[in-house]
Amino acid sequence: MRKNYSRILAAIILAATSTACNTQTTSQTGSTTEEVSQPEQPATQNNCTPLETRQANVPEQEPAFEGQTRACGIKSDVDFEVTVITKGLEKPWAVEPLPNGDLLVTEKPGRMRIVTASGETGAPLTGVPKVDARGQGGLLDVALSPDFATDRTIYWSFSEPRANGNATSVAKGVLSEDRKSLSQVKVIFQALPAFDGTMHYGSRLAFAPDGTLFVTLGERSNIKIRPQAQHMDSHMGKVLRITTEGKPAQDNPFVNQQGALPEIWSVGHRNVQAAAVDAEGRLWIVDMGPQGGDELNLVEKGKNYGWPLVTYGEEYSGEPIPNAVTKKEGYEQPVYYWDPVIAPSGAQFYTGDAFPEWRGNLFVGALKEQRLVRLQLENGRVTGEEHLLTDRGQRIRDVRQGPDGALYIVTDQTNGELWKLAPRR
Ligand SMILES: [Ca+2]
Repeated sequence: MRKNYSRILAAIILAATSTACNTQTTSQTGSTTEEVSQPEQPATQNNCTPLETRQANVPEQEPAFEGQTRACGIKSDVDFEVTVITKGLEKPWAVEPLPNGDLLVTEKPGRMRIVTASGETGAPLTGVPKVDARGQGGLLDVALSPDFATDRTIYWSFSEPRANGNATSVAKGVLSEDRKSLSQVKVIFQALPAFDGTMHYGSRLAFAPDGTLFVTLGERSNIKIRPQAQHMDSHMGKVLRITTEGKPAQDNPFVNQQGALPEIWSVGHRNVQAAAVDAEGRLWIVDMGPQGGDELNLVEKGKNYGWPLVTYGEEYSGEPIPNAVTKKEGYEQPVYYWDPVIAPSGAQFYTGDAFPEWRGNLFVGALKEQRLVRLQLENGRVTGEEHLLTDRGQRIRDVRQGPDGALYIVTDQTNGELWKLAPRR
């Protein structure tokens, strides 16, 4: 009864707002201020139009609480423009703004470059170890040392060729004064076990306020290794927390547990390619889920996020995930999930001055859906969702905030682009 009522109401609201929605799609890169702005909707499912109106992949799965999926569609009242800083990057995977406004970019085949704020693309930095760039592998995320201004140290993750396959590793090095090379390069952490595959490496790097480094991983996808996302003697399908020397952080949750790897911070992830620390210092991740099961999680120490035992969605073949349920005691529910999926990669909590209206919002890149997702969060729940840059038709791989408060974005294309999203001049 309530469901039918809300569906009818949603249809009425959808009809009433469809003109404004169409206008938005054609003016993503232009001013949105001349449009009649829609007031942001309150935080319930029953009195708003969800942004997502397509058929769910698994419609019989019910969310655990109201607002866990299909949040209210919201619309920014900000005047922004997108500048293409450079093109011709090969499958860029990460963008990291430098303190002076230039951008450090990784390219999946194994290159790291600096692109100046004005769009001059530097030669690849020397000193980057070999990567296994087959499939989803390659040079992945990059993060600046919290003390970069003084130590010029850079951390990065990559799929490392190993004796029996490959696995995600983390390295660090010091950027030379002339910005042409990395020195003192050292692989500080090697995830185990190696696996002979080309999928689900994760990975994002995010520094916690205490200076420890979160490393998000995947479970390598293959059904043979996938169960290791729940095994404590494997790094696969985990979020890790390590020191800048690659050692387990001393107060990690499982350091005293027999048989558990001491780097583990949280358990039960599928392929985490989006991670961001919020203003309170908490880690959030967006996990690339199965079909109908991309999920946003607030990651807490020692908790189990379910994969592949407790999850929304289904296999990409359309088959059910073997023996999986959507809810179970002892396993964390996602804060939010997408069905159909967006294929999330890259995340940033917005804290800048350029767009005061967006402060506290979480931006997420979407590969499959080729857009930038904006989530409005209140009290740990998603209360609104907007999709930006939908007209550009490019897979968004990473989004980061620069020191100027602009958002910097790289696109996962063979001829990949670096964009700056800033207030209209
Ligand atoms: Ca989960």
